[in-house]
Amino acid sequence: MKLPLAASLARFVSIACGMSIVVLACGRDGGGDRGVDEAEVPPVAEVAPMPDDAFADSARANMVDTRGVGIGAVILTAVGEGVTLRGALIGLPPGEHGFHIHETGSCEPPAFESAGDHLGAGEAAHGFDAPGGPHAGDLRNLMVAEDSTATVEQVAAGVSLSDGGVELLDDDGAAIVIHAQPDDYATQPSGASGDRIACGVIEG
Ligand SMILES: [Cu+2]
Repeated sequence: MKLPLAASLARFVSIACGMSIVVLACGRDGGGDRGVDEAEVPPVAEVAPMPDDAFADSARANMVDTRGVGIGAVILTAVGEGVTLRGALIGLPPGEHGFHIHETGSCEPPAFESAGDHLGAGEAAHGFDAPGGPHAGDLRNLMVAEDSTATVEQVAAGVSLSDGGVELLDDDGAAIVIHAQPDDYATQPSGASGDRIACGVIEG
């Protein structure tokens, strides 16, 4: 009886020691990692302030319909080769609609004429399929589902927020406009996309 019991005890102690070594080792490693992380994060007071002329890297357009009622927002983010537009909209007529960036940051319902022409209309023809096109503010048509919702997911390749070239956040701003009809990507000056049914001023 003695030998087997001693052997069992010895085995238990051996396992327990092994476990405690693992626990201690883990504890030591965890503490070490935390120490390194804390050392790499500077205190808030040491973070350099943003310079006054910093480029904007995101902007937002709160979209309204012809009654001036909010229908959602589009978030614009600067990417290497342009600006990404992402958003979720509601309350729109189902189907395909012309979708553009217009040249002035003003959306006066119900006609939204205050948004002006397409951004870049003076420098190019309108439409992805037109010779000499597209305008910097041309976008792909917005697809509105049967439940009147739409998801925006596009890249405007010919513009920047405030980083040179055709800027959205320049002195007179810019606006996102949704039209009643699809843009045929060819007819001048607006792809035969008809009335303006929603608009949102792009704000940095
Ligand atoms: Cu338009």
